[in-house]
Amino acid sequence: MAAQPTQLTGDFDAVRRDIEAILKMKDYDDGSIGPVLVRLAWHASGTYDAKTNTGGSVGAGMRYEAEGGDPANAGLQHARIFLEPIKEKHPWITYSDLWTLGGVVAIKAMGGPLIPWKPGRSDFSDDSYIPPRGRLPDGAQAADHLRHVFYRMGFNDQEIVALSGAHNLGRCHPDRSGFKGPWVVSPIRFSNQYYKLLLKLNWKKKDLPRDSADKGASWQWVATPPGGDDEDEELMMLPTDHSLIEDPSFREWVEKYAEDAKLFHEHFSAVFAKLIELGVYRDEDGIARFHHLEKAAKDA
Ligand code: DDH
Repeated sequence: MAAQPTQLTGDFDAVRRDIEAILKMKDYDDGSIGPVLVRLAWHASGTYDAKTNTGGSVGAGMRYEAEGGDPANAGLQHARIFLEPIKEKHPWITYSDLWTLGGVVAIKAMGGPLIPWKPGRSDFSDDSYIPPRGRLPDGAQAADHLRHVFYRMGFNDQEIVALSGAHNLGRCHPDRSGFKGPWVVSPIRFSNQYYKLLLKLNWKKKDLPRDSADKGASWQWVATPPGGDDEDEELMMLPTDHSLIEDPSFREWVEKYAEDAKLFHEHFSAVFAKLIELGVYRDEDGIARFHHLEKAAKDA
């Protein structure tokens, strides 16, 4: 497999600026494409399996039907299309670098922490190395599923809770996942509200319509926003989100992050940086010239 060559010396600051410039979009969701860019970076990386060293943020496999057409990735075609003009303007950057950088730039622009980002991911030139479907988490499940999925990538309980705080951003779309609504009141502002609301609000189970159930989303947790009434848009939590307060080891971290926004920002920065490095092999000089598959071929 010949991978698309990766470029290490381009003007990445210019790319950052151009991504920042397209984030605000009045007619899209809550006025920003930031959240969906964050989700693209996460789903590009979250297929990693530490045992076989497959999947991860290299390759940009979502360009191919085998990965892009996975129902778990429904809606992410919008994020990829939003980034296309940036790729056209800076054709030297690989898609896998662009998608991970998109998430990092969006988080910062929405008030989140600075996340260390390194270039060097190469893109697959065909679909032969696409990881199997079913590696991304299923929101209808619970704590044991979260551990199964995230331990596979090499994360621990604290890191699972910190990563889940990304649900401060964005919303669920019935036509994509089947779930509906935002987790917090200001879904385009990065904060620790998600943890605070998990602990504070009176969450109730709500059945979802048949169309959602067909997508595997038969119910979700809902609550009225703080100080709000029936007129306000209901907030939601996935069964997996709520499991973070049901499981004692997870709950400990939810409480810490609800209390200490600074600690959450620091931990989130570290864990998101780790996420977008999954599957990236770097030479001794710290530069990723080869992804893991090329490394294996080189070592053989
Ligand atoms: Fe998520 N996420 N996510 N998520 N996610 C959804 C939306 C967003 C799960 C399920 C869903 C992470 C972890 C999990 C973001 C970031 C991150 C949606 C709704 C579902 C369902 C999709 C839709 O309908 O459009 C589950 C399950 C988990 C888990 O098990 C922990 C992580 C780790 C991140 C991250 O970025 C680090 C973001 C942002 C969104 C909002 C997207 C949007 O379009 O808005």
